[in-house]
Amino acid sequence: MRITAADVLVASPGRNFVTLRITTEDGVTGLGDATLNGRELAVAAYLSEHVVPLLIGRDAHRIEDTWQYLYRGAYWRRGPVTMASIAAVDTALWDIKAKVAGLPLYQLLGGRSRDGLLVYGHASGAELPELFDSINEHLEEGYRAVRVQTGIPGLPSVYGVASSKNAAAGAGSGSDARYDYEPARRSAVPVEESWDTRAYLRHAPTVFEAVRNEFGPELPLLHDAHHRLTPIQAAKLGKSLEPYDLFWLEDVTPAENQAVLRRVREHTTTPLAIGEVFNTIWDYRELFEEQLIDYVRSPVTHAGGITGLRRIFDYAAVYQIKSGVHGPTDVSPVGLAAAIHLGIAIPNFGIQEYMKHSPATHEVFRTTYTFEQGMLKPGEQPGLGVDYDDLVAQSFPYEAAYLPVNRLLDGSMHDW
Ligand code: GCO
Ligand code: MG
Repeated sequence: MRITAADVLVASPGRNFVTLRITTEDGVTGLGDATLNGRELAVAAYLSEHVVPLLIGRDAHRIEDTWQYLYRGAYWRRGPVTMASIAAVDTALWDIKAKVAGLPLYQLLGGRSRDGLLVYGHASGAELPELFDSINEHLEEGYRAVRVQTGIPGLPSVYGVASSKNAAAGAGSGSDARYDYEPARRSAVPVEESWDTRAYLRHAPTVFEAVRNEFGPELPLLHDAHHRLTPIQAAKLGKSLEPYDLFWLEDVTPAENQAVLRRVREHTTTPLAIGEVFNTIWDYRELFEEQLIDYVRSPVTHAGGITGLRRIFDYAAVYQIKSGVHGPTDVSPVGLAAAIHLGIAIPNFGIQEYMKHSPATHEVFRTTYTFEQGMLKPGEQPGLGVDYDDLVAQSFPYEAAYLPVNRLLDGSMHDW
């Protein structure tokens, strides 16, 4: 079954997305997500200039061989641009294979291991009353686990907190007002945020104390430190949050240096999640073998597709480490659908992040997965169960958008 076409689709329904559509000689199509927030056009160019020409004429059924061909064949291995491109090809080929088999993709991955995927949503508020409202709204929508992010006294805007100011900036045309936190802003250069680690470390435990007092001990609570701490600061935060029994504490350090997590682990039993910016199994080796983390954050989109991420999860399972797949709005509905099919099949599923895409996004990406009672479930349509509407996509052209950058209060650059 030869590949006859591969189209790189760039559109901006609410936010920018890069999608790859592969077509075979018998007219079967498959979709893959290649969105890399703030660097979308680099992946689009990598795909159209260096990958699409290599795909034409290949056998669409040879998924593993194509993965190896693109990974080893580039010589320049790893990296987010390369791995998002490989992911898109891999996901599209799985979509095709499942459609040809007449089965929803998860059936090809071993079938269902559970009824649905427990998800967590993003509750946030600049101050406690807003945060409590946001948690209550999530509970009313059926969420059974929430991530908690708040403002920090003295800082004008902080990662993870939805605000009407963000809403206006993020919405671009104004016709698609944000319903949730979206860090990328449509602008020619990134906006600048400010950061004060000491203020954060003082404030965070008071927030979780208040949330536990208000909502009780049972609700699973998560928190994202977004790569901003040194090992000893991370250890201190983990320790100070222990009384509030977090489901996980995410991205405490940048973790390019995996060994620093040893220091954090020596000091705290708060479970750790890492990896949304990692892209291969190699990025996890030390973290797995020394059991330095509890949850893997990589999405299908940035870790080499179903093939790449499945391998990472199998390796993680050896060390009792579970999945906790990245699911912000910048992972497209195609990337999310792929995560749902994989998550329902693997033995070591942990939790899935679910932020919900905007109505505009769903006008372009027609999905069949469902969200009910706090669980995501794949549809039963053959393949991934996502269709892409080219005509609607044309009314949402790409607009430059960047993630913010971060400065300390003295003006020096810090991790965002
Ligand atoms: C998360 C993430 C996101 C990222 C975003 C960057 O845990 O959901 O940290 O909010 O910042 O995906 O593109
Ligand atoms: Mg994160």
